[in-house]
Amino acid sequence: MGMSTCSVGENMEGVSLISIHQVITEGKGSLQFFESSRDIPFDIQRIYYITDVSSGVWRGGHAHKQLKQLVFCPYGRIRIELSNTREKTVVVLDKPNVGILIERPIWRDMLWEVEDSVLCVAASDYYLVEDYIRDYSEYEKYMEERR
Ligand code: T46
Repeated sequence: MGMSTCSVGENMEGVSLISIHQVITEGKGSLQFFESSRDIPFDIQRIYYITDVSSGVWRGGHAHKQLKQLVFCPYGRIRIELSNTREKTVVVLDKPNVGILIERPIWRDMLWEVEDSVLCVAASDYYLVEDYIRDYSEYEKYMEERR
């Protein structure tokens, strides 16, 4: 992989922070980029982004069974709470060149700390309803069976 990673939360396997390539042009702002398979360990099949959210709003409340994602916030500040039922970790995304790589079925809740923050996701697959677990006790059971 071309970008540096560091783990978040000592035992949270499958969650890492990624530093996204950034090109700063004096007086003209900055440009960030990452490339499918080269900078993140999967082919990107889908990109989605969440906009127009007021501060104090929570989204998420689910886990994915198979989907891998790079989650990043190019504008604003969003708090991401991650859990694998045994450990919990919190990452505050507030820089355009930092992302969270999620490669396991991790439960996530996201809090918009600043109005109109934008949450972007590069995902390894198309939208599949059946890949979601939206019930926490079902998620606990799913994780027990995986262990
Ligand atoms: C995730 C977090 C970070 C679609 O029709 N197509 C899509 O590609 C997506 C992602 C969603 N949807 C529909 C499904 C729901 O009816 O859009 C609606 C809102 O989705 P949801 O309530 O799942 O949104 P969040 O913000 O809770 O979660 C989203 C992603 O769904 C999820 O994959 O990891 O962002």
